[in-house]
Order: sequence, then C-alpha cells, then structure tokens
Amino acid sequence: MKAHDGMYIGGEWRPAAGSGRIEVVNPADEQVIGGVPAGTAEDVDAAVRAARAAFPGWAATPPAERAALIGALRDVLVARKAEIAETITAELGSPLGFAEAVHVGSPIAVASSYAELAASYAFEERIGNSTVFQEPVGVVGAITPWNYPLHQVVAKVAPALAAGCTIVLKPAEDTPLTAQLFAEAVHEAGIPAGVFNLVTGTGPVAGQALAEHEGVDLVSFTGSTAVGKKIGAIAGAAVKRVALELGGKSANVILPGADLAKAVAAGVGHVMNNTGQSCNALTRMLVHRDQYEEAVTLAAAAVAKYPSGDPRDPGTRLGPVVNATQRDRVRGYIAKGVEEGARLVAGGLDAPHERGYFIAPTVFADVTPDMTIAQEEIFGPVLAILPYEDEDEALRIANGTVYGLGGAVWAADAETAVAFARRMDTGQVDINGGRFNVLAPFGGYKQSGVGRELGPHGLGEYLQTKSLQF
Ligand code: TXE
Repeated sequence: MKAHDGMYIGGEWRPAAGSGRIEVVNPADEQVIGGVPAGTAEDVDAAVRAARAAFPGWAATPPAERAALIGALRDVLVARKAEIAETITAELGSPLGFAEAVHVGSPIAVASSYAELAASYAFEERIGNSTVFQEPVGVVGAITPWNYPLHQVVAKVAPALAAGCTIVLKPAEDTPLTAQLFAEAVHEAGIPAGVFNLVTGTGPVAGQALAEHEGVDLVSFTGSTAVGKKIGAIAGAAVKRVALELGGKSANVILPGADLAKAVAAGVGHVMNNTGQSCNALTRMLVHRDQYEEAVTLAAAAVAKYPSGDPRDPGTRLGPVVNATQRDRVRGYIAKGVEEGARLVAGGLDAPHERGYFIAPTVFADVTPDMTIAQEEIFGPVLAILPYEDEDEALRIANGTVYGLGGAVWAADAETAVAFARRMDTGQVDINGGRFNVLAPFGGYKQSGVGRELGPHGLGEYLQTKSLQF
C-alpha cells in the first residue's frame, strides 16, 4: 500500500533521522503490505520543536478560524472515506462495512462536533469580579493505539486543535498507514505548518521520547493500563498534564424484567464488533440465575451471526485480531478459561482459517468473578457469562475489577436501570441499549484512566484556566 518514507513535521514530509523500519502486516493473510520509518528521539525532538514554533500563532488564531479549519479537515475525511476505510481494513483486518461506518464514520462525527464546539465554546467567562480565560495547554504529545486507528487520533487531535494546542502524534506500530493518511488530510485541509506533526515509531523508543520530552506540556495516551502507568509516572515526575484512556472489563448487567433476547443479542454484538478490540467492550454478561441457562443458549446461538473471513467480503462480520502477539494473548486467555473450569459453549482454540490471526467467536458460561477471564482484559472476541442471585451480588460483580470504563444495564424500565447504573463504578453506562453519543464524556473510573475524551469535557482536557480579578 501507499506509504510515505518520512515524518510529517512542520508541514512537510521529512526523511527520518535513523534507518529503522516498521513493517505493516495485513492480519487477515499475514502478508506485508507496506512499511514506515521507525522514528527516534531525534525525530521526536524535531517534531516537538515544530509544534512549539507553531504554538503561539495557532493559540492566537480566533476560535472561529480554528473551527473552520477543523471543518475543512472533516470535509477531507469525508471525501477520502473509502480510501481510509480500505487502509484500515488492510492494516487492522476490520470488515470493510464496519470500517466505513464506524472506523471512519465516528471520527467524522467527532471532527464535526469539534468544529462546532470550537466556534461556540465559552473560552472566556465572568465570575463575580473576575474574568476567567480558558487557554490552550500548549504542545500535546498524543500516543494512540491500533484498535480504532483513526478515531483514537481524531479524538485527541480535534479537541486539541479546537483548544488552540499544537500536536505531535505517535501512532501505534500496527496501523501507521492510517495515521499517514490523516496527516495528508491535515495538510490538504490547510491547517498551518507545525500545528500537527506525525512521528511513526515504536512505543519504547518514539513513544517514550515523546512522553519524556520537556517541550511537551500534555501527554494524551490511549492504550494498555501497563503502559499508561509508565506514562503517568513520567508525567507526574515532570509535573506535566496527562490524560490516560486505558483498558476495561465492562459489565453488561441484565436485570430480571428486561427483554432478555434483545439484551443478549446486543451484548454479543458489542463484544464481537471490532473482534472484541474495543476498550469499552461489554465482555462480562451478568444474568440472573433464573434466566441464566436461557441466556447462555441465546448467546451461544448468536455467535453464528458473526462469520469470520476476508474482511473485504461483504458477508464477513468478524475480522482477525490485529497481530500474532494479540492472537497468542487471546488464545492464552481462552486456554486459561478452560483450565480454571469455565464452560466453553461456543468457539474455542480451533483456528477458523488456515491463514490470518483469526479467533473463533467464543462464549464461556459458568464463569466465576475470580477467574482470570472475568478479571483481565482479553481484547478478543470472547464473552464471559456470569450468574448472579440478586441485585447486590450483580453490583458486587460488576464493580469487582480494577477497571471502570464502560457498562450497560438492561431492565424493565429506564428508572430501574438508571438506579443500578448510578451505583456502578464506571465512566459510561448504556441504558436499555442506549447508543454511542459523540458528545458524551468518555473515560474511566479506577484503573481505566484519568480524564475524559469527546464533547466539551474532552475539550477541557486541552485547556488551562487563568483568572483576572478586577
Ligand atoms: O498496547 P500498548 P498493545 C490493551 C489491550 C491489549 C493490550 C496490549 O488489553 O491487549 O493493551 O496492546 C505505545 N512509552 N489495549 O501492546 O503497548 C505504543 O507504541 C510510550 C487497550 O498494543 O499500550 C502504542 O502507540 N508509548 C486499548 C500505544 O502505546 C508506548 C487499546 C499503545 O500500545 C510505550 C490498545 C512506552 N513505553 C490496547 N509502549 C484501549 N484503551 O483502547 C508502548 N507505547
């Protein structure tokens, strides 16, 4: 596939400082489809310098002009939707329809929301005898994962641009081609040189150099909790701002009286979408003991609706996982589930295809809250169904992990579901099948992270407050 042999720095593609390369592999057929340079601390330094140089001008650009440029960026993403979706399908293995609708559709909606918010946000307000200004934090170091290669980038870059910050992006190793297309879109939209910069590279080299760079004022990271803790420590030592969007083990709580068939079907879909590689995936389904066997039967049957195969084939609903490491990790969890005594009712370790990093859609019943598959993030198409006796037990199970990112509650009525949701230690809860809202704050309680993305709350992450007293 088309790839730039350089870094996008200061509004142009520049040769990398070193000679290291990162190969990009199509996880559906294990073929190498391209490569990008592996950035070093030197590339990161050049990018941060470009972002610093561009900062005063961009911060002083009136919000309405910033808004217009974010709108122009959105328009380029719309115009290049098919090309971006194909690239995401090739790098990540996402079914093409899902790539277009969600992987590109969602960031387009996010960019639109920030074009509007940049124009309407109260960057200045009067409180008593003070005028309070919301000012951009400065240079943002954005480190993103591969699971939503464009959305994770836009969820950081769009609010940073709206706030008046400049950015250096270090995207995930597995999906750098999508990040390069995004850099092209930024350029085409006419966003001034140096406002957005891209350094491809590995986490431990380029990512760490970016987090540690003293010219970076805010590190915004999405990825594993293990790396998030390292980034938090680096930021803490330097007293720089940090936003962390980390793992999850979200509970889908089906209360008695809910529409069981609908709740189970939606719950299974939520886990299988993106091959289970969503940080808010509803990986634990909690069902009342009286309805438990019925739910297990429904879930085991529902996975048949997720045929895997070539992601470009319109009939495919389940792609491979992103790479061999993730495949082995997910398989390790499936083996662990069996070993610890969970009942495998669908899927398992048999590979559905000869080539590609495919995992069969897998459902475990008789999962107890202390099992590894009920505690740790699997990041694959694996659902654990746990029984509960009463609401208090359901709540204890739902809240009984180190994570707190997403969640769902199904009940006979919204009031009952809301009462339960308010007791959950988690940042987002879908009520009776509530849909994703691009303006709602997204982020975690507990070890799922620090800070919020999306909407006005996401914009707030990129602002710092100054008050003048009169
Ligand atoms: O994540 P990493 P990986 C979880 C999920 C998955 C596991 C491992 O459970 O199975 O993490 O995935 C960069 N300094 N999530 O290994 O390593 C790295 O280059 C600075 C949840 O892919 O956390 C990439 O750009 N940066 C999740 C980004 O961090 C470093 C999404 C994420 O990679 C670095 C992805 C370092 N020392 C995985 N080491 C979510 N919250 O959505 C790595 N990176």
